[in-house]
Amino acid sequence: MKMKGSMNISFVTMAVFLLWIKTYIVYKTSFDINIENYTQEIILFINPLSFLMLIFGISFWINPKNRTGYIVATSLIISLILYANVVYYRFFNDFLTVPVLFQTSNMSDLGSSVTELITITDLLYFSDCFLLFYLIKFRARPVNNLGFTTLQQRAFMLLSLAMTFFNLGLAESERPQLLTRTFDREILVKNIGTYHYHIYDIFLQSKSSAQRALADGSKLADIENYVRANYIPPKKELFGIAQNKNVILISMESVQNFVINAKVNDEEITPFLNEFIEDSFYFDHFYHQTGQGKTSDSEFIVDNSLYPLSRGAVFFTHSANEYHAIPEVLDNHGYYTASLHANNKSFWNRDIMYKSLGYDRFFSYSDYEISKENSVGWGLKDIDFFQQSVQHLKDVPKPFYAKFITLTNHFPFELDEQDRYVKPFTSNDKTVNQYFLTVRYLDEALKTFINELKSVGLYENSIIILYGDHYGISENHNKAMEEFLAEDITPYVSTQLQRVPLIVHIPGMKGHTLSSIGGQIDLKPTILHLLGIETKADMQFGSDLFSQERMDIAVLRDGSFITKDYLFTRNTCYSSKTGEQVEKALCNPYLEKAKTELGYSDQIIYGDLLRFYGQPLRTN
Ligand code: GP9
Ligand code: MN
Repeated sequence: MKMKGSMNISFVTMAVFLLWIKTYIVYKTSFDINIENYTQEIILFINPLSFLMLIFGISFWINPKNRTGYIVATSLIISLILYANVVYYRFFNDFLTVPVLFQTSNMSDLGSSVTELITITDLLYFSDCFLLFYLIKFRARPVNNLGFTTLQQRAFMLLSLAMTFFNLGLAESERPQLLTRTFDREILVKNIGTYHYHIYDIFLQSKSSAQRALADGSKLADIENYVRANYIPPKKELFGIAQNKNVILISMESVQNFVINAKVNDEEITPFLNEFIEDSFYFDHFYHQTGQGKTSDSEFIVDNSLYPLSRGAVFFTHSANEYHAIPEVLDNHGYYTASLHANNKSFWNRDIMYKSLGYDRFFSYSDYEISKENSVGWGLKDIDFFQQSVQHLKDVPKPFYAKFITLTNHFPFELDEQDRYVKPFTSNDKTVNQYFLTVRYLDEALKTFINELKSVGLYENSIIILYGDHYGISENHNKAMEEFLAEDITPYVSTQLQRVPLIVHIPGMKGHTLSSIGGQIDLKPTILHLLGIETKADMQFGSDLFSQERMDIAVLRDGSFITKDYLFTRNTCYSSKTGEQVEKALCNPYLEKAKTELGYSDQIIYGDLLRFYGQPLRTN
């Protein structure tokens, strides 16, 4: 017997089939999903199916009048979600999360970056929607004769459920504890599919909101014990060496360590920094530990010695939490604290978050004179930014802690002709080619800044700390990067590329290069100890980079880690010395530490646990 709405029901099969195949094609062409064996390829192939069958199967119970509309609208919405992931992935090499979607105030500022990421050929991502639309409009024959009986409808839904369990079963065998250990979104998407991943992400979001409501101080005890046990005392000779000096912190946008002492077209990329590190402590095994919150994550890590979150930007998701950040600590030691960044104050929710971190003043967009002439890419050019910032600095009370966040070396690395000091690299990848130009420009801006500091008399009584905030060149550009580095980019190399420069200049000290392995999380105790402030009682996961007793380790937000002996990434253990793969068991002790730290740090943030810190624990 033919069903009444048979034509519409036939669309179900059509819509499921088209989106299924499209999703798989997108997986293979637009995301870089690492497939290790046939089972993984099969999982990847089938993983969109169960969700699509379920969501389109709902149309069986929809009034036949509205059924076609439902199918087309659903198909369009799903395609849009898929496409949004594609665009996000092009730059961030990552999948969207709910918190990222709600960062709409950032979206309007993305301007030129977004246009670089979107092309007209992207309409191809919607070809199935066009096809569906065409079939409805012109009622093409083939879709008319695929009606489902009630029994078939039930079978269809049952099959979709069976597919879900089959998929989950396969995934579980490939990747045990998949859903409980979700550091890595790629693994999730690979195993349960992009659509289920989003549902899971929504579930996580609700869970984290509930976590704060349910948290109480008793959770802190274990974490406190861990932190106490891992406390590393400062190096005696350096403790307090910069007491009462100003602190100038410079967050260098997108600067990775590989540019230091390197050349492009036979010219130094960072001539000024190369010279400056001769008079400073330069850490060449220092890693960024940021997640989706990019610059804001780096700020969060540095100021709190806590890890950022594995999804979303903690600046957005937990700006109302209680923190014990550097500005707050320094406020109590008579410092004036400020952040200077010539972007909209609400970008990354800074205006709100800075209050929680204890900043006295945020010099943002409206504090700068910004015109078409002195802007490029994301806004005010770095040289102008520093020049105007020095004027602000002259007026703030001393001693101060001031953070400068640069902007010109930001994707897509645009630069005016007159600001180019080197020639672009010559690969097929425009992003990589231009990157060197803007890094070189930033280097020039830093030179100007240091000179200005000298001329206004601030250089001699300030410690100056420069660090790269996060990577600038994502894995999507490996090909051009292989050309530049003249080596293959294995996951091992890729992890090492997450090194960013850290330069600590202490007036009157010569300094040298230090190869201790650390990350942004270590900066808070390092800075406070130089200022002569004890951190023993602080809730921190980092340790003083100058201390000889510290363990050489950097834990990255995706669960990768680097020690003197091993490097762990993508579930594989490598020897740090040779880069060769070694038995995973060798990495296990550190893996435990990495998981514990990331887990504890997450608990502090999700539960807003620092609001209980320093209070007597409740005994009930
Ligand atoms: C924006 C600047 C850049 O204010 O910090 O942000 P990013 O995209 O690098 O996180
Ligand atoms: Mn940044």
